[in-house]
Amino acid sequence: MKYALAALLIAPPLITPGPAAAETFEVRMLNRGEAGPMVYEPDFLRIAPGDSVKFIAATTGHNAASIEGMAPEGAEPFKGQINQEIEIAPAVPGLYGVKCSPHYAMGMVMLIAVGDADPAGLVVPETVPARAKQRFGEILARSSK
Ligand SMILES: [Cu+2]
Repeated sequence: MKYALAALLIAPPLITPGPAAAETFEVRMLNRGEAGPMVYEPDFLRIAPGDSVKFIAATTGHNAASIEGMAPEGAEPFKGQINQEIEIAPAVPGLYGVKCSPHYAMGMVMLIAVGDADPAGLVVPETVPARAKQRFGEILARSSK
């Protein structure tokens, strides 16, 4: 429901030609959130190509980094410093896994779907820690329509 509304908000007005203005989505890096300890909030985002995601250091000790094997072909890897606020603009449509480097094994991950990418098509590589795999499973269960 929430994502359908977001899609409406970012759709270009029918009377105005040209591309929609790019949106910036904020993700908070937290020691504890609704889903438990060491989380991104939200842990799932659907964005349009050209939109940005800004990771906010709401509590200390976290970062945001791309996960090897969990990004579309041609996507640029990224890695923020601990406690650093970083902004990414994933341009290639597809699914992007994001991890907190120090809390990866504790399952601090999130998923970004760019464009029409279907979360159900997510491939979680073998190298992803068990707790992180479990979190991706929880994210998929919530994000499926
Ligand atoms: Cu963390």
